[in-house]
Order: sequence, then structure tokens, then C-alpha cells
Amino acid sequence: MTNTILVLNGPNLNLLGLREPEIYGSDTLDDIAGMLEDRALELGFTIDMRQTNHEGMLVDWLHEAQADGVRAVLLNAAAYTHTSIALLDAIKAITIPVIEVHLSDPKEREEFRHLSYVGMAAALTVEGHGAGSYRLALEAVAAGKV
Ligand code: CA2
Repeated sequence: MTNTILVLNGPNLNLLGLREPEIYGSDTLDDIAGMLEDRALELGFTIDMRQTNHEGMLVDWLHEAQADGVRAVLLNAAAYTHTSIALLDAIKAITIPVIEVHLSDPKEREEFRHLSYVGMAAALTVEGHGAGSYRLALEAVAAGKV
């Protein structure tokens, strides 16, 4: 087991901070990575932050997380949260804890965002705190909550 926390981000999150700031805030993904790295340093962890627009890439990275012995995965699967049985199966197939993370609160938004396949297998869900959702998820790992 390593002290690495893998942070996986799904489709369109590469546009964060550039579009729809009223929903997702004005931080870019690089800003969030920097904030998380600073906090992780204080807590004795290392952050490995990634983003992809491809569902299968997220599945591959979850499998690799198991093989690499990462401490936990923070997963913002974006729209795949609400559609991907492949991600649900991948999370169930690995033993390391996966925390579901969202900037917004999908339960407060359109009906089609209320269903979360990721949430069916995640150890914990942190949502609705903007970039702070990622920090709170990291702190939950550090506090041994997962
Ligand atoms: O609130 C979240 O973190 C979401 O995972 C964001 C997803 C959405 O599909 C989920 O329901 C909730 C959307 C990410 C799209 O990111 C954008 C960023 C900037 C501009 C447009 C989209």
C-alpha cells in the first residue's frame, strides 16, 4: 500500500473554469490539482491527478490503481456517473476504496442526474462543495473514514 491518492476526472472536466462557472466555479482542474497537492503534502499523501474524456480509460485506471496499491481513488466520473455500469463493475472489482466526488450536487439538479451508478459502489460520496468536495474527500481518507 502506497501513500498515493489517485484522482480521476471524467468527460468535459478539462473545460472546468472556462465554461459554466455559475455551476462548477471558476477553478480550473489544474487549480484543483495544485490545491489538493498542497493539502496532501500537509497530510502525508501524494496526489496523482488525471482527466480523460473516455469511459474505458477510467476503467483501465481503476484496474491499475489496484495493481499499483494506491491508498484510495477520488473519482469524479462526470456524466458517466449517471450512465456507466462499466464503472460500477470496475469499482466493485477492486478492493481499494473509491470516493465519489462532484463539484455540484447532482441531486439538486435535473432528474437524470439523480441516478448514480458510481455511488452504488463508492465507499463515500462528497458533492456540492465545488472544488472543496475534492479536499473534503482527501481529508476523509486522511481521517481513516474509508
Ligand atoms: O458536479 C460535478 O462534478 C459533475 O460530476 C459534473 C458533470 C456532470 O455531468 C455531473 O452530473 C456532475 C459535468 C462535468 C462537465 O464539466 C464542464 C466543465 C466546464 C464546462 C462545461 C462542463
